[in-house]
Amino acid sequence: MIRLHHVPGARSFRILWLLEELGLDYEVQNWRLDDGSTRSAAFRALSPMGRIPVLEWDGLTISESGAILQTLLERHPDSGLAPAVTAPDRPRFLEWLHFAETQAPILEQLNIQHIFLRPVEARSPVLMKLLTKRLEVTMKVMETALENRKTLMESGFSGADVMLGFNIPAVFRFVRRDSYPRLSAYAEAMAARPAYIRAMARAGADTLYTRDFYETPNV
Ligand SMILES: N[C@@H](CCC(=O)N[C@@H](CS)C(=O)NCC(=O)O)C(=O)O
Repeated sequence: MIRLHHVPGARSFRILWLLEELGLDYEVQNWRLDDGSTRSAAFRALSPMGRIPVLEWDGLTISESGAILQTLLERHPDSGLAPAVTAPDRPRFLEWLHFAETQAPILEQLNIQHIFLRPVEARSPVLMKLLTKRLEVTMKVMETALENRKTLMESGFSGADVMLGFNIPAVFRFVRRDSYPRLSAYAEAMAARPAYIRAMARAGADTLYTRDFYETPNV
């Protein structure tokens, strides 16, 4: 039995997408982040950190999208979605995997600054600008990596693309695509994968972003 605890638009999409890539049967339990339910005792029993995603899998309950993804791939070594533990490119794979959680918290902070923080006077244009610049640094790393290949790993599509591919649509809410043609094409290629499309169909609507683009204040 595999049960994914999920919120539309949240990092649990990475796991939904991976489960589809692996062709596994699973159920999805939906939660909301705006009704206090992830602070309930029932949810804290699953995830003491109170965060989404959580995966229940044959008696194991595990949080942290990167750890869940790595565990699933280690238990499906024939998937071709991760280099073997002793392979020379394994460290590079792990580097990308964890880099996704260097980039995602910058997005989280931008969401707070542009969308959540009230009153609006509490928002900081200087911080918005700084965060956008930090986001661009992470994007440039990816743009450079994609210079001679279509995936983050030279060996082809992998779990690293699932971790970071999830981030990219949100990245383009804050930084225009024009300077990132390869990253833009990469986002489109990821979104065209059949497993991604199936995962989107199960994910439910993300209602976070009400604008296509959030302009960085000119300060
Ligand atoms: N590093 C964690 C981050 C998990 C995380 O922060 N998830 C968000 C949703 S994308 C969440 O649960 N937020 C609720 C909160 O911050 O209280 C992971 O990759 O799973």
